[in-house]
Amino acid sequence: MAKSPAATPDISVVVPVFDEAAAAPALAREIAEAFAGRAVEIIFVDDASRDKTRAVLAALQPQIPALRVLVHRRNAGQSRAIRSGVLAARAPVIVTLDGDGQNDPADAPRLVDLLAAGPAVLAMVGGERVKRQDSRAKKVASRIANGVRRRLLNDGAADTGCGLKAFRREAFLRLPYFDHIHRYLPAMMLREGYEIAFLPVSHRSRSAGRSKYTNLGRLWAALSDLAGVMWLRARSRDPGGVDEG
Ligand SMILES: Nc1nc2c(ncn2[C@@H]2O[C@H](COP(=O)(O)OP(=O)(O)O)[C@@H](O)[C@H]2O)c(=O)[nH]1
Ligand SMILES: [Mg+2]
Repeated sequence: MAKSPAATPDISVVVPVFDEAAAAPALAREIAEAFAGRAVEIIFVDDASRDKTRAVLAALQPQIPALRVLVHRRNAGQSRAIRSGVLAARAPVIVTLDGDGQNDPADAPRLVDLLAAGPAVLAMVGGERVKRQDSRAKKVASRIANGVRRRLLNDGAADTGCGLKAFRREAFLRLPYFDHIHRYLPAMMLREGYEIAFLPVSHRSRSAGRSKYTNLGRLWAALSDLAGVMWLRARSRDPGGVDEG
């Protein structure tokens, strides 16, 4: 377990949660264990949950001093919750993971270490789920969506829906915000001139609570987001570096 809160953490773990009271406490403990001995802070961002998410997390703070709980006044979605967490984060390196426990926190340090070992231009290491533990319908929809996105954006990413990612805070904050940008981080990082890498990670079935997304809802958002990201990319220009004097 992480003992006292690091004065200046090296790593900020950001977890967006919406109605995850049943899953969040065990996840917070697992994250603290995975990063034991490292200067970490753990930021859960409660997106105006209707259940007891905020209260169960607050009750854990005496046991996990590295745990911070931010709360949106109204629901603003997963991407906004990640952004709120990154803005509040004090470390230069951010790790995100889903709040339902489907990502295994034990995988997270490997992503952070690969990011830290890379050059400054390497801005992100994304997880790619090797054995998805989801319904058949969700897996099929995800495979199609990932295939279409990859072909249209050519971002080299096999699985942008994986919530487990490590990235540099400064690079993330250069990106514009839009709802669901968390699925387009590889394309948006490349647009900014950064390099990205991927690592296979494990995936677990949801042990508590229920999914917040429907296939149909996701499809609709994905189509308009894809068009938007393609437009942003087409309208980007690169000075090839900036010299002074
Ligand atoms: N902050 C926030 N997080 C959300 C919202 N909807 C989903 N999430 C979180 O996003 C993650 C993935 O959502 P989930 O429902 O598990 O999607 P699935 O795994 O694709 O079925 C979980 O951590 C959720 O708590 C939302 O509206 N706001
Ligand atoms: Mg999930």
